[in-house]
Amino acid sequence: MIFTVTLNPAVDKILFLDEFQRSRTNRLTQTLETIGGKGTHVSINLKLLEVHSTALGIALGENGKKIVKILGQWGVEVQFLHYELGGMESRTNYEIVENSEHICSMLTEKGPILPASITSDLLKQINGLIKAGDMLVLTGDASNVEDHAIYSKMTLVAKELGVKVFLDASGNYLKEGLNSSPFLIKPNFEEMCFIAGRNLTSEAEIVTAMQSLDEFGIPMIAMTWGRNGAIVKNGRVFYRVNPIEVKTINESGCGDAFLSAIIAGIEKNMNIEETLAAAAAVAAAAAESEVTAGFDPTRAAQLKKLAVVVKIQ
Ligand code: TA6
Repeated sequence: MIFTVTLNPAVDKILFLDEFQRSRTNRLTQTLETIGGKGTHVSINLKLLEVHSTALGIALGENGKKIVKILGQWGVEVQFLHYELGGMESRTNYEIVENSEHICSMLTEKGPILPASITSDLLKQINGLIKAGDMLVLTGDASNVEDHAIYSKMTLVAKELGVKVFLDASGNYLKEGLNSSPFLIKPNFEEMCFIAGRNLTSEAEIVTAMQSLDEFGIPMIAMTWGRNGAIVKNGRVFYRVNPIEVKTINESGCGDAFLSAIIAGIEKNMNIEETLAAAAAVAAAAAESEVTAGFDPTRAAQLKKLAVVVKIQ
């Protein structure tokens, strides 16, 4: 079984305009609303890849109900914990998409800080559900949980039970998470520089920075690099995954799509090259979509033929 966990899900408001002008009135050309957060996206993408997963997480108030409803509409099995707590609402995130260059800028809310009772409810639920051989996907912002080691703690418990843990976090939640040696981490380029503690300026430097994480014993590192594709470390082997040229509409959510295809490839026992080719294709198809969640599976299948995965060392 695969379980995705979204500690801080969101409703995404996607705001389209031609070009963002600071200290000016910007007229929107379109607005869309969809589901935000990363674990939610991974469950939706897995569904589109015909892989079953159960979406876990914390939903608060009316926004929380909306998030759970949208997940259900995608046909995802949802076991979120929902709370009505003194008017607390799951957060809203805003994506500004500039039609001119299809640049997407994200404005993410922090969301209300979760009382410890709620995070312990979730930990209890997860421990009651997961068993040996399962996969646990811990993704997205956790700044609504004051304990920076929340992902690390979840990872250690899960590994004890023989569960593979996939971690996509940022900042100190990611740094803390390294210590628990998850099966895979999916930093983007900025997060890889943050872990390395310096600006990485070349592919060779990225590979060296990934090698310097060997001390943490993380079998797989998938660094997404926006329109540069991705660099993936699988055991001691490194791959460059070239980007597939498409007409990008909204690149937000492409990292989630890339991670989802890797998880699906592992679940379906696909070999690494084929898994990474599929990941490149799913990420490219997601970039063609206006919204942050989901992609067109038929289109992804077409794009997979264009994928180039190179073993770099
Ligand atoms: O990756 C896209 C996305 O999941 C958006 O939907 C937006 O909600 C944001 O990223 C959430 O990321 P965060 O790191 O704040 O959890």
